[in-house]
Amino acid sequence: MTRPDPLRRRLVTGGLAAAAGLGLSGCKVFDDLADLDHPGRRLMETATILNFRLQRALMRPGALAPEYAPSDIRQGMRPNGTTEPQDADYRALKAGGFADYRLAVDGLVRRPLSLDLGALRAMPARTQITRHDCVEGWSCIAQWTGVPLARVLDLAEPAPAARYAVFWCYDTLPSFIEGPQRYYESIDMIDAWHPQTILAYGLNGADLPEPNGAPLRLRVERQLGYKMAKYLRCIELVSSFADIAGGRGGFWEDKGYSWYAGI
Ligand SMILES: Nc1nc2c(c(=O)[nH]1)N[C@H]1C(S)=C(S)[C@@H](COP(=O)(O)O)O[C@H]1N2
Ligand SMILES: [Mo]
Repeated sequence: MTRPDPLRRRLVTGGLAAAAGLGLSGCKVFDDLADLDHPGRRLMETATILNFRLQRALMRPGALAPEYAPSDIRQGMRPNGTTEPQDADYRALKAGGFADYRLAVDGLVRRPLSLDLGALRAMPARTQITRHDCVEGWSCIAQWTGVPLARVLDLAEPAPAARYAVFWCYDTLPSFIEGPQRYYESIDMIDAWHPQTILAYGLNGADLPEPNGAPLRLRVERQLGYKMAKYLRCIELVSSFADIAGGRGGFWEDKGYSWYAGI
């Protein structure tokens, strides 16, 4: 007989409260969390990063990042990292106005998807004015429009074994030791289903510009800027990212940044 871990109990309680607040089916959420093999619980049990456990404990899974008023947007969105991917496949898509762009959704899903921009724009949209915090110490408030990742997951139907969404990008960055590396990122399914996690195609009322990740970039508002993969090519659902690239779940994570970058 093991005593319930108070930290975990708070997480589960918070999850139920948040799920109720979001109007999700209470029974289904309860069933999932009661199952010891549920990916969300396994994740909590195996998380080794104290920061991650503390932040998840202090913040309800469904808690929203602050949203701002249009008058809070005082400057354009400052671009950072890659601003002009040199990769030939990206340049060809851009030259064609992204008419041939397809977002692939595959891995541990029942229905792999290939979505063009028209299909993404036809889905339910969400617009949010949020603050982007870069680990380098600057912030920017901007308005983002896109399709909630949850709506895309509804279509793709993640398999029960799916624990992370991995985002593959078009840009390759130079790296002195390992050679050129493709930018990629990953989030867990709690953030993947979060209502403010969107695949953005609009910035401040216009199409997403190339420096900020055209035609599609991730917004995951409760984490730092480097999690918000630009130039999305593919979303792959996986049970573990240990075998991907450097094994730490992202381009910057492979260089030592924290995988969970909660703010
Ligand atoms: N594909 C890709 N995504 C990326 C980056 C990048 O270099 N390549 N930089 C990250 C970092 S560190 C930040 S702060 C934000 C910057 O987004 P912005 O250019 O819209 O300001 O994108 C993130 N996503
Ligand atoms: Mo950043």
